Amino acid sequence: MSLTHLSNMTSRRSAGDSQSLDGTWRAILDPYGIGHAALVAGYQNDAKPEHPGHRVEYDFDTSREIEVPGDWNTQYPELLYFEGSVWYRRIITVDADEDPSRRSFIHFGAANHTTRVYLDGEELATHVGGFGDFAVEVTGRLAAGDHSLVVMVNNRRERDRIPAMMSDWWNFGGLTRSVELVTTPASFLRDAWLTMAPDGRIVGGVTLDGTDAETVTVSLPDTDLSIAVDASPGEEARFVLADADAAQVAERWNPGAPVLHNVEYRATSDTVVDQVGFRTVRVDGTTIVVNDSPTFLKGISIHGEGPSGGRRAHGDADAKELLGWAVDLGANFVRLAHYQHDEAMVREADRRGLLAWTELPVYWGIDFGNEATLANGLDQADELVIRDRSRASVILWSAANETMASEDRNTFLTSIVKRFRELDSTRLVTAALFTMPSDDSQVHVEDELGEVIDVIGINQYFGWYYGSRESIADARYTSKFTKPIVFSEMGGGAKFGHHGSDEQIWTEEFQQAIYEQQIEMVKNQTECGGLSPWILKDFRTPMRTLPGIQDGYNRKGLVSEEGERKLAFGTLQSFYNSL
Ligand code: GCB
Repeated sequence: MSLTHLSNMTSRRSAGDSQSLDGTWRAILDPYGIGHAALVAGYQNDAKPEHPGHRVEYDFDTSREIEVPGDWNTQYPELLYFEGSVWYRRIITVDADEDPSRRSFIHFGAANHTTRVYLDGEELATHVGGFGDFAVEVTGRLAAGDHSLVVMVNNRRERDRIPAMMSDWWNFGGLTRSVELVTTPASFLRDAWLTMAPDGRIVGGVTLDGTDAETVTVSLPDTDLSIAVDASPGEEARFVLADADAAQVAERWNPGAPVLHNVEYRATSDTVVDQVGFRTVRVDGTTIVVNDSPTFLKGISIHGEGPSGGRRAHGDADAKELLGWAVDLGANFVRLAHYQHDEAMVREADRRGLLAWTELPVYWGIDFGNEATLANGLDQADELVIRDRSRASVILWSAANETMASEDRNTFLTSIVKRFRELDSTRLVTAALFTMPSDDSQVHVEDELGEVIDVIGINQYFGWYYGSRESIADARYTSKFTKPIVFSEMGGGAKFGHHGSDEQIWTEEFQQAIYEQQIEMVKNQTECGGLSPWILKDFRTPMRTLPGIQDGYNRKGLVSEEGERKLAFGTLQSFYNSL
């Protein structure tokens, strides 16, 4: 069906070729999943009674209002735990008949998890995956007048999905990111990207969507740099700038000192612009090297939850606030866990000079032997990389978090890693591995996945889930791979404002003491490329029920769910500022 990827949405927006469909929509709850066959006419038809005796047993016009973007869980108390289908409806009013020289798409920033899109009763596409962006072509369907856009979103967890049945985060459902109607010329640049390879060459690609071959001019208006790329429709044309051209881009993007350059991609009838930073990233033994400087990742993990209200994050304002906290912490690196975050996050990271790890939701309990699951994992990899491969901030693609080693797992994740590298060979690939220490606090990583990734992510909870606090500082992590180890998680829980002895669990003092010892441990490692403790902010999860303490939140945040700083924030901040 007509599902596609459109990169460079920010360019379409600033050119005025995007009409926001955000705002108040109508919604019908469908816990039994009967909407398609609702009595008389399925919800997709947005039916109205045609005569006084006509029985239509639903009415979008008088159904509940729901805000888009937004999870449904935090909009109505009774939807907090809702898992099932919700049908969204929005009327699109079109003033003038479509310009036959243009095409139209509806772009969804994300919808969790399975989405079926209908326009005027006709089913157009189904998308599977809760965090990737996607577009549906509607060219020729929007004559002047009103059109009913109905979108069914179902967030039921399924064994063969990514993520699968269990995750330590809230299963926020709905149209969680912006929806917009985008128009393009008939022949347009579906994708255009530019980035710097580890050897300092500038590489990129353009994909035309249309009927004829065209020459695409790629230029950096601030320099003399301009090259012509021959592109055939539907095929990505990749290019490499000559060294002399690349040398004109003297100013690199650096962590903490970001420099962004304007880029223009001009095809016959379509132009896309972007702001792109240029930096190199590679590993040298157990060290991560950015722009030829060994760079220690002073990081923090972040969930896609807004700075307050325990809701799904979306858009620029949330990104600014969340990443502002990371900058205050002294971080130069963020791990955007455990799924594809809003594009606003990596764009803001580009502007702030924060390095970023971005991740697929390949999490606990994935059905690794299932071909359909792998196919969806590859689709999700495509969505992520196609959207973000021009972002200088992004240095790491993460294939997975805490997966149990098996033949099937290795095959599955090796395929994902391969796909990452096909789409973008300029960045590093990682995965957060699951480890358990031996009695003497030594961990030697031998997980075979270490062969195929560049950076070994290690989640470890010394002093919280295992190990005495006294033993933390002496813990040693090594691997058989001679690659950088990044502590992708570490930490412990505390309820903001709960004070007492550092021996008393859930106090801020207890959490702070874990951080103090973990920092000693990190200082003593030799193969350590950095850390991203768990986690910036307390986040909702149904797994954490302790009354009065957790109340549905994972309390490992350095700040509370309302942004109040716990003691450990200062502890980590002092460490980062001392480096
Ligand atoms: C982990 C998971 C993360 C959890 C965290 C915890 O290892 O990767 O998703 O939230 O531990 O708090 O237990």
